[in-house]
Amino acid sequence: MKRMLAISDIHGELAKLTALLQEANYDPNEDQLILVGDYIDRGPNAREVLDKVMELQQGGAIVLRGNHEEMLVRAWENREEAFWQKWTRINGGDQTLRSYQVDPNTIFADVTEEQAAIIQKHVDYIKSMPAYYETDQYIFVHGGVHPTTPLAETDPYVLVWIRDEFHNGYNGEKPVIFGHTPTERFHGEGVFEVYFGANNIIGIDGGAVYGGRLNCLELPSKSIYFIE
Ligand SMILES: [Mn+2]
Repeated sequence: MKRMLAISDIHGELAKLTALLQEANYDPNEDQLILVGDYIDRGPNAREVLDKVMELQQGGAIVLRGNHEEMLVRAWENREEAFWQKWTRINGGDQTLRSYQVDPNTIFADVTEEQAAIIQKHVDYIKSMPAYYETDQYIFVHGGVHPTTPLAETDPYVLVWIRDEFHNGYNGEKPVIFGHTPTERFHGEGVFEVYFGANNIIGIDGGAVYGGRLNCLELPSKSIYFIE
């Protein structure tokens, strides 16, 4: 049986991603890698992480969308002042823009044709990412699933943003592997281990970009690899 390896919330931390794949001994011919969203924002190498993610997908990885990818698409397509301020000042979009050598203060006014082509390629790529991946055994999703709505009928926006309603309300048979909410929110401050909830939810966001760690959950063994 193939190992499944799940990683979430890379947030521009290219070096940690590379080191973690090595630590887990990832072999695309033997293993199924599942990336659970949030490749960009807050950390240093968003553009390079997206390029790496595309490469990993070509090698067979499943690549899901996170709420931060959704913010990049919205910022790029809408160019709306209030949203721009929120994304660049609160959600770490400024770091993503710097990785494209774009000034975070100008709403793409100074973007060159060359930069625009690269950003557009990444935006198109993000729009092709599904919001969840379901197998006979597991559900993988960035934020979580809505407790009373069938997965296939849930708005993708909910799947990438949901927190408490899912954490407290899920009671399905299938374990849900999710990111989005750093696991110190479950364990207590400063503890970034994978969180195994009593209600079949498995949180893997180790808050790498906040000084925590980048986790990799191996299934079905539930072995864990991480890079601090
Ligand atoms: Mn995140």
